[in-house]
Amino acid sequence: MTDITPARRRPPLSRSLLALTTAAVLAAGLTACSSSDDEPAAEDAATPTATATVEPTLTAEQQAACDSLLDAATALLDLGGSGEDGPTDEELTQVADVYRGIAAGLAGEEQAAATTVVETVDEVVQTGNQKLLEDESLLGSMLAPAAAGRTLCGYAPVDFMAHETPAATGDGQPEMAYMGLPDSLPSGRTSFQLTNEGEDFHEALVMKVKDSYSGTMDDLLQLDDEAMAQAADIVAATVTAPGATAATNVDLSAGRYVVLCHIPVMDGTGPDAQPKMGADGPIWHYSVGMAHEVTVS
Ligand SMILES: [Cu+2]
Repeated sequence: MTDITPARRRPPLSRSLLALTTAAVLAAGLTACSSSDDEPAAEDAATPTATATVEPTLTAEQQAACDSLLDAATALLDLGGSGEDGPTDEELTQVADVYRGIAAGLAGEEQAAATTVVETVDEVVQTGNQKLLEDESLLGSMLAPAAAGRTLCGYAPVDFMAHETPAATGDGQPEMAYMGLPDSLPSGRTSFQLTNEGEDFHEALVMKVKDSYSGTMDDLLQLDDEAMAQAADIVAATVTAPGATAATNVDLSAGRYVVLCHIPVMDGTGPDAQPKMGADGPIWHYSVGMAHEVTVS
């Protein structure tokens, strides 16, 4: 349908958001997966302060993996595909290549997770069986290697939390917020790590606001998905199950960024829960406070 050049390109925001929201809903099985994946990451992340200034000595394979980790979020979004047909073979091949590079330079559970992604995506290309992409453990495998961004690659750590305040009444909305995200950051390779303190899934979409958009963050959050895609690009993304921690890596350049959670507020818990609807459609977590602007200089 669209021309796909070998260079990686950004998917349209609307399907990106759909992909991640779908991923979050899919991620019912993420808890079990991420709890095991997160154990080593949590230990390794215990001393994040020095990593920003120490220049790690990496092998060529490790350096290539660190570079590929910066593409992992885009790969995650690519799996949402171009529409109801799902991702194209070209998109799938790009995803597999990104994760091949990651697997080649990592070790242990992170390498195993990346290898699982490669094998799964390769099999989808060979068999055309896109149902394999719906395996709920795949998302966990895609997210797990991101922890190496800080432990191996030395990317500057930024830790924050997703926090929920339940609605006071059944009719009210909960309040949701990121805690610990700074208002400003230096440019450079950065490891965002989100810890989910809530009872719902939460994600962090790191969006770079385009120079052409002069509205405030609140203005941006009022836009529909299509208009938001005109105003900002997703440059990194991760999803966390309740109680879990997940990371995403991005090479920040100077500019305005908005970090937001594009998961719908649900009307209950469990498999029968449905998105709560407002006047303009689903009420997103970012509409009840889970958004934060960061200026990078
Ligand atoms: Cu959220």
